[in-house]
Amino acid sequence: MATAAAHRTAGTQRYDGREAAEGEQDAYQRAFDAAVAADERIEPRDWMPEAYRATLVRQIAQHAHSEIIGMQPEANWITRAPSLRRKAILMAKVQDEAGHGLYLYSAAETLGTGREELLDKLHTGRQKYSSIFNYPTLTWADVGAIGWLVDGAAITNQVPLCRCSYGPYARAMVRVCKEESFHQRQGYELLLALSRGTPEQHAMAQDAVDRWWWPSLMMFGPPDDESAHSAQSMAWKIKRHSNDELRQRFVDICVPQAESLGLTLPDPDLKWNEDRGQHDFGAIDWSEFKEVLKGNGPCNEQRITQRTRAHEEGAWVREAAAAHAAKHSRENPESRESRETGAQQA
Ligand code: BYC
Repeated sequence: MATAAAHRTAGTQRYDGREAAEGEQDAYQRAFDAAVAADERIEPRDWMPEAYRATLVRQIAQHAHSEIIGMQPEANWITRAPSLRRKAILMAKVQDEAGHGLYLYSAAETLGTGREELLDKLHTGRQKYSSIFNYPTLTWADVGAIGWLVDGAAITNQVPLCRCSYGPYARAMVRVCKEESFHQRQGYELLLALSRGTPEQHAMAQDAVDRWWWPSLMMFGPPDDESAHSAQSMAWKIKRHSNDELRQRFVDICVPQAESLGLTLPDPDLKWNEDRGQHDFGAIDWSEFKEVLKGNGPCNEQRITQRTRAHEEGAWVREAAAAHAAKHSRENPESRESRETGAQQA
């Protein structure tokens, strides 16, 4: 039986600079398959098929980009939060999203792809970010709807990713999910306050839920029969459930929560199906999803323009950090920073 140790040895040999000789490749592949089948984690120095690596870079990069682009719609309301308490909570949440982006870019770096390259692909439209962040935040209630629905959908999608076969991604997800739970609760609590407030506040909460419901369902990706990557990603245990399975789980979670909030979900076809033990729900407008992915959503252009500008305006911070690390490395040749700078220069 190919054990994790054998698998790791195979990986170490490869990364010691020796490409797999003919014949060895099969042994590496068998050891990798056995490790995945045994629910063992694949670690950065392990041998892995190039397609597995590319799929992880694609998904993790898209996920990281979503976290940092996702800061924009909510940051739009920081200066207009209705109280100091709400402002402090929202600032903490937006900072958490930046932190999630950092863990995820670091996870992608363990696969040999640098952050600069990934950001360049985001800025030039060669990598995606979640469709959900191309919608505008029109009122304060949108902050609540994002927390309840968008972070709720994210948790439903990401809890199974804590068991992803790739170690660094799975471990990053554990902390991300804990923070997302807090985000979801704050959104729910914000909407509850509005729902129980004046008639105008209640109407504002309902309007936000009406606008965010369908885009939240689209976050889970295309239907299973149109999902290009699901079958392979599930075989590799990167994804543990299909897009439709997770979407259904999310709908079933939201229905009773909407009732407790005193709000309705904007779907006349939504009803409990006794036979399936799940809710039936109406058809999703996939043409809207495709348009948003093509760059034609209400805010696509604004999001990328703002992100690119923030990146350019932050150039001096990156230069200052590099200069500081270089100076440190000259002064303390044995320090950790020095070793890292040396490694980067090598
Ligand atoms: N939006 O074969 P499929 C957050 C693309 S942020 C855009 O099913 P896969 C938060 C897909 O990439 C949470 N594109 O793909 C932050 C593929 O195109 P490419 C973000 C989408 O990868 C701040 C094509 O469609 N979460 O929580 O098997 C504030 C075919 O799809 C979308 C993650 O990123 C979409 N919605 O499954 C608040 C989770 N859906 O790449 C909250 C990690 C699909 O071939 N990602 N596409 O050009 C995943 O779990 C999976 O990548 C997906 C898609 C389920 C999203």
